[in-house]
This record gives sequence, structure tokens and C-alpha cells, in this order.
Amino acid sequence: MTRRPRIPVPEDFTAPSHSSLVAARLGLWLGVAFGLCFVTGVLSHYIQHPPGWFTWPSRPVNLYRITQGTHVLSGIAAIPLLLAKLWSVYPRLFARPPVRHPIRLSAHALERISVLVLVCAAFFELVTGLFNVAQSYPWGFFFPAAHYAVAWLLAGGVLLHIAVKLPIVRAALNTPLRRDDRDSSGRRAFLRTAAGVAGVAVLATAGVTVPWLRRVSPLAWRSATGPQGVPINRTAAAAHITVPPDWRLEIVWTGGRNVFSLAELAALPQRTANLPIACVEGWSASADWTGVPVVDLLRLVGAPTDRAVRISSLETHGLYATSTLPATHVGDLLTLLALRINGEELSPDHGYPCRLIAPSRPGVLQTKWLARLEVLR
Ligand SMILES: Nc1nc2c(c(=O)[nH]1)N[C@H]1C(S)=C(S)[C@@H](COP(=O)(O)O)O[C@H]1N2
Ligand SMILES: [Mo]
Repeated sequence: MTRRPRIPVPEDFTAPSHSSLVAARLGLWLGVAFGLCFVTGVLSHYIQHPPGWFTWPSRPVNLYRITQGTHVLSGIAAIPLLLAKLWSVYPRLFARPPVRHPIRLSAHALERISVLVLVCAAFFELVTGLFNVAQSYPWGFFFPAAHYAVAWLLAGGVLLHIAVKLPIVRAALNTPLRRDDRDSSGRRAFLRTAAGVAGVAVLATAGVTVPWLRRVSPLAWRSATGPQGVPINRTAAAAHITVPPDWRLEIVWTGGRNVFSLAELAALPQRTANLPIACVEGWSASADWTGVPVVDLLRLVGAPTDRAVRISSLETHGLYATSTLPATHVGDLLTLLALRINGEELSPDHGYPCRLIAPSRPGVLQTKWLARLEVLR
């Protein structure tokens, strides 16, 4: 007798990994990882594009380094957790809609569509984020804008999904996975493996930003190397920088203007501070920077010190040719017009003759090759 092949139903999948007890726990972990990733990501976006009500403190100096490190590492942890979760729940794909009941049928279809959107958005965020950490942009769209927009879609999808599944999740989380029970020990083993892989993935990446993990992190190639002890994202050659022999730093404010040569800046009282470059891509590295505090220079020329300052570089093109220094950072004595790094004159790639370095600020805003400061009204 030949058996007719039959489309499976969810009940056919009896492995412990497919239990709702497992799916709910993975969902909880994934929710924590996505939550951390979302909050730190939105923060990073607001720091770079501040709405009127938003202020970001300049202390502790490593604050942005920590929030952006958390962003990258929670995203990394989410990748194995998402794969484990999809493995756990894929038998649900074989659930048949209750065909005869039109309202239940459309509810079923809507739930399916929302899960599809959720999974696609999650993959999009994790994959584009991962490529960004690897500093590879094999696509035609502008990464930050797309990554930010899809984050909101994902957040909405996650909240809707949690709301729909809440009763199942509650019951599952209230059911302990007992050691003495065979099914439970299979479920525990699957969860332990998922958590273990997530932990290894985090350790393999954490060296990009945690100095003492650098040696165990194969992915920390970025932060471990670089001239004068700090990596370079964009070289002077790539940015087409030629420093004119009569270079001057220009300072402009309402009712005034002043210029300083490099020798004049170097003759002013200098301050040295240990501050990190914390790139949005996740790598970060600290150095001892020496230079003139922005606030000292503004005071010296008689410009206001309680306003935001527009920073322009010698670069004529490029997304990072200019940046805005918020008033909080302008007033911080550790916000430096740096002339030296780790006791040496800045190399051309690090921003010679003068670069901005401010505490708790994304790397993209630490403008190199300065030309002009403009105190905004
Ligand atoms: N003018 C200018 N400044 C810039 C950039 C740039 O492209 N142009 N890149 C920024 C980025 S993305 C980072 S992470 C830091 C890197 O600084 P470093 O090369 O000194 O390590 O510089 C920032 N300053
Ligand atoms: Mo960066």
C-alpha cells in the first residue's frame, strides 16, 4: 500500500525546540535585545539630528561610547536569537486558517501579514546593521535613513505581536522547565544553546569597543589598529584635503570675526584629555588629545559661549564636512580644538592641522581638518 503524501500540521512537530514554552522564552530575550537596540538607536539618531526638545549631556565622556556599543552588541545578540526563534515557530506556517469563518479567516490573514512584516523588518535591520559594522555598503540606499525608518516599522510590529501573543506568552512563562522531565530538559538544552551562541557572538564583536576584550574578538580589527594608536575612517587623501600654507582658523559670531594661525593656537594655554572616538559603526578607541578648549577660545575673542557652534572643515563635499556643536558641549572644558594626539602632532589623516574632539559625541561629528567656527544665534 502506498501512502499519499500529506501536508504536515503543526502538531506533527513534536521536538522540544518547537514548544511554545521555548518560543515564549526566546521571544522574551529577543524583546529585550530589540528594546535595547531600538532605544540606543533612536538616541543615536537624535544626537545626530536633535529635535528642539532634545539635549544630550557631554558627561560622562564615555556615555555615547556605551550607548552605541550597547546598540551594536544587542543587535549582534539578536541575530542568533531570531534564528532560534524562527526555528522554534516555523511549524506554525502549516497551521490552516479556519476557512469557513470569514471574520476569523481575515484575523488569521492579518496576523500572518503582521508576522511577515515583523520578520522582514527584523532581518533588514540586523543585516544592514551588520554590514555597517563591517563598513561595507553593498546597496544603493542611504543606510542611516533606511535603518532608522525600518526601526519604527519593526518596533510597531514587535508591539503588535506581543499584544496578540500575550495570553500564550503569559501561560508559557509561568510554566517552569523542570529538570526531572524529559521534554523540559530538551527545551532547556535548546535554549541554552541559543543563549550560548548569542554570548559567543557578543564576545566576538565586543572588542570593537571594550579594550580588554580586543584580544578575544576576531571582529575587533578596526579598533586595534591605526596610526598614532587610533583607527582612521576617512583619510585626508580620500577627502581631497590640501592644507593651504597660510591656513587660519576663522571664528565668526554676530558682530565679530577673528582668525588664528596654527602657531597662535599652539601658543595658547593647552589642555590634555583622554577622550574616545566612538564611531556610530561600533568601533571606539581612546587617545590623549591636546589642544585649546573651544570655550576658552570663544572667551578670548569675546564671542558668546552659551550658543551652539557650527563647525566647518576644509572639506568641500562629503556628509561629514560640517557638524553642529550643541551649547552643552560648547560649555564643556573638555571640548577641544585638538592639535596633538598621544603627544604627537596630528597626522594628516587624523585631521591636521586642527580637529574637533568633544566628550560623549558620535565619531561622525568629531570633525577633522577644521577651517571655521561659527557661533549660531
Ligand atoms: N571632515 C571630516 N571629519 C570627519 C570625518 C570625515 O569624513 N570628514 N569622518 C568622521 C568619522 S565617521 C569618524 S568615526 C571620525 C574618525 O576619526 P579618526 O579618523 O581620527 O579616527 O572622524 C570623523 N570626522
Ligand atoms: Mo564614524
